[in-house]
Amino acid sequence: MKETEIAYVHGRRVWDSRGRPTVEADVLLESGAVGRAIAPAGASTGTGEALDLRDGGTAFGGYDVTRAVGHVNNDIARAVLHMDAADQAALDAKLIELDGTPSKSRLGANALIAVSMAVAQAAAAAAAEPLYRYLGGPSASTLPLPQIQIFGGGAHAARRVDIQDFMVTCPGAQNFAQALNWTAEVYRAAGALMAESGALAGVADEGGWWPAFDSNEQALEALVRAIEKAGRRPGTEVAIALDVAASQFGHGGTYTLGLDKKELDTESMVALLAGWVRRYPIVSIEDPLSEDDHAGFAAFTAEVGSRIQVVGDDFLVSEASRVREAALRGAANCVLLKPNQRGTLTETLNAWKAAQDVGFAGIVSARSGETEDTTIAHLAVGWGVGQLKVGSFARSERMAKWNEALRIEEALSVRGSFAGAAALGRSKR
Ligand code: 2PG
Ligand code: MG
Repeated sequence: MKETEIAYVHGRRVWDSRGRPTVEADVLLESGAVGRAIAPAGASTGTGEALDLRDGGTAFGGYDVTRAVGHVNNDIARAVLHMDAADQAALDAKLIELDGTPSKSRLGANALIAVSMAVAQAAAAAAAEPLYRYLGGPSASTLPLPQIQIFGGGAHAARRVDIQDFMVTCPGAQNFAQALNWTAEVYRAAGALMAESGALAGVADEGGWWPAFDSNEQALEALVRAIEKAGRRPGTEVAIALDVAASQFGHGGTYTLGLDKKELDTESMVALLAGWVRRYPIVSIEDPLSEDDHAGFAAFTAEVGSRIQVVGDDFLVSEASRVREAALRGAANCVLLKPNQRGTLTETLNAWKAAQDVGFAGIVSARSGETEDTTIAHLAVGWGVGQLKVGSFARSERMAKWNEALRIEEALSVRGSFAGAAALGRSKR
């Protein structure tokens, strides 16, 4: 019997940061090592994402996961029993085969990703290594450049503003800890500025300040002021990253900006965002166009992609084939990596490998519905992705990940390095 053989798998229902049910998996190995992981959940999901299986009905708004948990405890537990946790690729292939659907709709991507991640955690525990080192070996030593939300909007703030995430990133920081120091001051300054102007109205889904602004652009102005108030130079030290999440308000080449009372076609949407890029210290824009607007993505990337990072989230849904296709079209230059968009770690890693092949950058990302699970901080370092997006600088489901990356930086000590500005994607001309 092998030490890393799976002896027992157990699924249970736990609760996420929105107070919704989610799937947790425990994996016990013959050696006695245990791994645990919890599935996150999105609110602004891409149509190409693997299915987050919910019970429907009236309980908990239809969000219950008794079926997905049942799949972990029955079909999945039986199928992976005695498999080798150290062979993640074989394990994930088994999960994919067992589900048997392209969208993971039979067993649920929430059931699958909880097990896939828990198996990796168990294998790392059996090797007596932290997950990042188990995944990446001794060369896993790069701390990610963080993208941290200051204002939350879109689907995470009842569409109070159209743009979903107003974030900062710290290209001028010397290390990960300093990037967090700077962000903490910007977050505090932004809150104080909003309180002064009477615009402080609580926090959005991911802990960013609730955006009580009159226009989308006002949020950009407020963000620049907050960076300055925190004593940092906008652009060089602390820069802006946006997640437009345009699939939420754009379809078929028409974009409806509710707050700005504007209806834009693709060309004017590209022009609007390119104007912001000229006037504000923006270094990264995610989902600038909707997931179905491939031509728009290509046009936007042609216009600004040599200067800023253009990230595909709903557009690429962590899928290797979509990354390759986007690269052929010159659409985007960075892929957002969300393990639950695919349902297995291996497929998510394949998207990152495809990105590296085609010269795209990558960002490991949390979801708006999160928990204390810190697996993604380890993925960012272990896979050497170079960027990490977790939400804001408040609320423990977010801070758990930032704090875990801090511990990793401390453990790596002088062997570690900070990805910094070099991690940002840029298209080659
Ligand atoms: C996104 C994420 C995180 P959600 O769009 O990038 O901000 O949101 O998890 O709701 O898809
Ligand atoms: Mg997004």
